[in-house]
Amino acid sequence: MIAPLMSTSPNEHVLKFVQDMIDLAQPDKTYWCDGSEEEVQRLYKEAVKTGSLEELNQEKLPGCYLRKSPQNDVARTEHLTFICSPKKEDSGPTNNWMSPKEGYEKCRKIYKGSMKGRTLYVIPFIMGPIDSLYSKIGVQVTDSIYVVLNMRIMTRMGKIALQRLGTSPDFTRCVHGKIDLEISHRLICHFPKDNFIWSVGSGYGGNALLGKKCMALRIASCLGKKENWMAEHMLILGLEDREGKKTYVAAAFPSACGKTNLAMMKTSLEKDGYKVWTLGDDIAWLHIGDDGYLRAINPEAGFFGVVPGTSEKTNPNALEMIQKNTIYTNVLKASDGTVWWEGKGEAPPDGVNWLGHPWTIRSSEKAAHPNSRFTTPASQCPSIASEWENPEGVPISAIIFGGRRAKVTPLVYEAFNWQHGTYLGATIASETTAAQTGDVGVVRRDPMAMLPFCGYNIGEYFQHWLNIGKSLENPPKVFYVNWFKTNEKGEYLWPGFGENLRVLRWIADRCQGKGEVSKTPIGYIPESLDFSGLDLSENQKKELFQIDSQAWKEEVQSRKEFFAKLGDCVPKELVEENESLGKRFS
Ligand code: OXD
Ligand code: MN
Repeated sequence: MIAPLMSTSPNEHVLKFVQDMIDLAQPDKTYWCDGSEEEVQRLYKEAVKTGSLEELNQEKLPGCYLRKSPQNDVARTEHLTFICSPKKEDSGPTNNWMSPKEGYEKCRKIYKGSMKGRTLYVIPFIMGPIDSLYSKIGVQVTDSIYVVLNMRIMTRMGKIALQRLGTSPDFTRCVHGKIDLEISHRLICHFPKDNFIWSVGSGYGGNALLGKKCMALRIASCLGKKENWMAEHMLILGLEDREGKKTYVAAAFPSACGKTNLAMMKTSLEKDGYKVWTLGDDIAWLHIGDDGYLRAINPEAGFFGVVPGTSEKTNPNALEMIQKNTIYTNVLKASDGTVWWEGKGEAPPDGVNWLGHPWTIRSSEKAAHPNSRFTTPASQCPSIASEWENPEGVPISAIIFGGRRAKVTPLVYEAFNWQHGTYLGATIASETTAAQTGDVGVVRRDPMAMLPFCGYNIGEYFQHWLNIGKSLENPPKVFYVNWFKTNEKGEYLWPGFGENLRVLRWIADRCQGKGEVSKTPIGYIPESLDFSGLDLSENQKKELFQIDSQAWKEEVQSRKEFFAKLGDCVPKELVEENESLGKRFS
């Protein structure tokens, strides 16, 4: 039985916000989350009793549960995601826009009376380490116990957040309601001016765990612009070398390019004294430190990762960390109460698939949804860095951008400087894979991998990048990688996964003023890379770094068209970078 704890918050602003939502949604009960261990266990029991979650085999997977979502609620819905800035131009050419008046009205209408017979949960939470000045507070209300239990993993939540907030009105107001989980009642609205998020009609993580994409990227990008810092869709890792020195790297790739795998990379090259330490796999908040470095914190406390393809080969650390205290969403439940997914690297067991249908190897349906997820505490990651909760963040020496390109882009190259690096980020391109709907191999531009997450005008966002670079005494070097180059037969030229450490090592060397380079029209490429022990022909090695002038001329034209499509908002420095690149090929 869940008891109401109405007097938990002494903060009048929080109380007013919550009371307004209670008046509107009219829940039967209100429950304030305290974040305690006792509470979690109680809520899991409640979730199992009411059918929101299924218990998994507690001997083999202690503390693990399964959620099955409705078929129409398994991914982010970008066409229903809006930036409700007062002026349309403030949301820019890459966002859907609605006026704040219309946004509030629509959400109110859908929310009104939607929690009759339900409980409204109040989740105060911190994004970022508890004692970091860079952290931000949010308060989310929701009628989903699944959301509560996920937020418990993904954020620092409960009493601790209210203590940290004190009497301040400075918190992100996050309103969520699953309503009936129907698309016709789905809207994800952001009100940057009011520091307010309102999401209705979806229980999917990216739409419903409002601390993540909604607050830590869309709203935070707006706060960062105002307060002179950056909220980025980046992993954070530390590469430790033989002398024990760590080089910190932040990296942005569009989806399906292996961000989580890179962040947790385990590699046979560890025997040479190198090791990758994980600090974050999805979001980085980057501030200008007193030391003139860009300092990164991970605002999240857990990982919400894609399950299919996670195996002993691709990501052994992830596989290990999801053996306990993990919520699985939309995977296969085997008859012994364990879980399975495509690409697990084990023979498929019989069981019940994500759709709730009996499943065997002969079934035509998928066992797990391609976007099935794990939610797991970051502290359980075997490669988690001891300093991952450092309140000051870690100093970033390198920023890596990347995408999936069969041709054109070499394995790795280095930007000439920060402005050139910003241009590389602004023109990130990735080819669609079979995992996405639509045509395979279509090039999509995704600036800084922030296309669906930048909460304001993308041109101003590019300008903000240029400005931040000018304020940094020790700006990170910027690199671009492509693990996905293929030969004429369409086979990958590079083995990827753990071998990517070879590229990271070169990047770390460059940051320490080492590593020989050749200057090319697109940037610096390695004079040599450690290929020892790899089964690569001389031709393959050459192809990995080949720069095809004709293909690059076409690339320059495609980037020109992309900037033109974005319009006048693109800073002239970036347009000029593209023109200069074109000239270097003429
Ligand atoms: C994610 C995403 O879920 O980028 O991290 O979509
Ligand atoms: Mn992401």
